[in-house]
Amino acid sequence: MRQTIFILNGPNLNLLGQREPEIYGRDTLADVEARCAALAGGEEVRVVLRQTNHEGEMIDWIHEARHDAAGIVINPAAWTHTSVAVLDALNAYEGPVIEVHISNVHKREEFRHHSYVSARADGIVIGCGTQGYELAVSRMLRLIGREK
Ligand code: CA2
Repeated sequence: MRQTIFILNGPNLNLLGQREPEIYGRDTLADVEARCAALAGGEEVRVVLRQTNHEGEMIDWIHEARHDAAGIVINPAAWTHTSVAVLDALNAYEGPVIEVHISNVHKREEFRHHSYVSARADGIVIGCGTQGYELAVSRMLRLIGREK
């Protein structure tokens, strides 16, 4: 059976590749999606990458994943540090969750050092640039039993 991995992205990540390249690099989310899709192989495992600036929409997508996704890779962006609502939604999801941060949040401001989502994540990839998404998908393929 074909499985789906959701790659969910929070606020302002639509700007990836267009602003602050010294922090977030030059790749766009479309580049990330293409590389992750190639890694997943397409036929057997599909990746669905989405980005939203609206917290309720993110929560709806996490609920959708309860029926439609074998695993969630999530970069919650600023909601990482603020949102009990995103954590609660992830706690209601039964599959594996990998948290990704492009930058090394621990080298940055103090307020970025705490993540609500980490209390739920099965794995965390931090500070590996946009390659972190591929590392997360690779781990997710192992967790859902679809490693090549
Ligand atoms: O390092 C990460 O991936 C973050 O999740 C990115 C968030 C930040 O609030 C977290 O502390 C760490 C910010 C996402 C904003 O993305 C932009 C990308 C390019 C240009 C401007 C913003």
